[in-house]
Amino acid sequence: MQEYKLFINGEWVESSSGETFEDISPATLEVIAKLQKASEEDVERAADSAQDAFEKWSSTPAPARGKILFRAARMLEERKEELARLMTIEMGKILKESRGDVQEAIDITYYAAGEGRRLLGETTPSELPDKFCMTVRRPIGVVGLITPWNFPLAIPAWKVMPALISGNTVVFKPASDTPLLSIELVKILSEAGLPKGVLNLVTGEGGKVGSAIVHNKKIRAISFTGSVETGRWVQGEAGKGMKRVSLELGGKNPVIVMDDADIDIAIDGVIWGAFGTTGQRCTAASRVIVHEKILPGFQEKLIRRTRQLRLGSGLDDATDVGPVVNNSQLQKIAKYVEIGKEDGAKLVLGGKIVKPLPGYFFEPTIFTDVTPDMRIAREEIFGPVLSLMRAGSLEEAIYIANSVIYGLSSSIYTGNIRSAFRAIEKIEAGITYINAPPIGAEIHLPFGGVKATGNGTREAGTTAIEEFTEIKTVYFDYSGKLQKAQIDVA
Ligand code: UN1
Repeated sequence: MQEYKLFINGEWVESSSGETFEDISPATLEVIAKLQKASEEDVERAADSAQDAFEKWSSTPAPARGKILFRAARMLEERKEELARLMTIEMGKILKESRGDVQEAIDITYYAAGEGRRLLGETTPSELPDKFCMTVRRPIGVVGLITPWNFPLAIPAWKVMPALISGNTVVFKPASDTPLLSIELVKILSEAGLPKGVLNLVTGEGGKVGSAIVHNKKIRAISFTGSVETGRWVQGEAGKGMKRVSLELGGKNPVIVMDDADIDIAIDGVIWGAFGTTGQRCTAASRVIVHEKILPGFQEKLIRRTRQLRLGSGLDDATDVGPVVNNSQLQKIAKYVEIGKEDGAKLVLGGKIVKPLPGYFFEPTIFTDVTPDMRIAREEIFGPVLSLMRAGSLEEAIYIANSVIYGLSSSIYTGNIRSAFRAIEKIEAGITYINAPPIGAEIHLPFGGVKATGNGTREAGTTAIEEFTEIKTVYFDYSGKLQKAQIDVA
């Protein structure tokens, strides 16, 4: 079995704690790798090396930084299939989704590389003569990146690439369930020519390693994707250190299906949105709010179609739904099914742990008669559990959609332009899809949510650069005398 190390200052090193942990394939329960449990001291060394590398990296012209990223993107492309297979083995998602995950990483890497020739600021006239005004972007410094297991390569790339092109140096902690793709990413960047110390990788327990990153004084910004609970803690702790924080947290994403929708397209979208990635996306469709006029037919067809989904190994082409990532997630999903039943929802499909293979599998599950007050309608489950809800009008559907603490993604199926625009206007979410499921964000558009889903920042798109740069405003006075703004202007 392969053993992996920490990457600090351009070298693969063992943890000073001497402790390791195992990486387990969720489909087969095979141990696939052994990894280091980094200590606080290791995080300190990683941050020191990032700090030392900052001066040179931030002074490297951004297009030159971009060249390294372009090389890395090409290497990711060449290794796409191999990386996708590794992802399916390590995380469980089916191979075609793993390919999508790798592709998303390739796309953001090219995109960030190209940003090296933009990193745009503004120019604007001055209120005074012979004076020039502009803004320039500066890197923040050392940034701490903490990523989840559900997109083992795409989300690390969403954070690492924009951070690097902007001139920051990085301390990066991937999720303990899926560190291997991050290790490959670090190897690729380093082979592509990234100087030592610019990107440091520490693996280990969230509580210890994540906390050491959040508290480290040299780290000036934190970008975190994960649960609301942890996000709240990160925001509070990092706030005490006056760090910049960006958070991408949970979702309870609604799909509204109106009576004028194309039902078959809506059902395709709901099934893909709810059970794709085994429901383990922050953007997963976890509530479908259906107009009561079409509810019986919709429900019947949805159940019939969902019943056909095949569970199994993600490496098998016939599989639609892979395993859940680990046992604690599996138990959490099972617990929510019990809660749903106790709260009075009707379990009409699935609801059980099954074992097509030795690993962690949960049947695609549908509850009907779900009302907005029930916990399965309010809380993020992060598994293949869909709540079907009823609405009598668009207004009621939107009201239900907004009746949760989250606001990441959302969608509406309708043939009516007015309903679509009403939904765009009124649904409280960072993302709204029209006639498409709430998953599948593209990397050149901002990604993020409102309410408890985040703290107002957005990843990807042009906002990716905002996340990782400081703006400096420059006033250049070439008048050869003292000019006073607001005062010399009559
Ligand atoms: C996530 O679920 O954490 O939009 C991110 C999507 C993906 C990214 C999801 N491109 O579903």
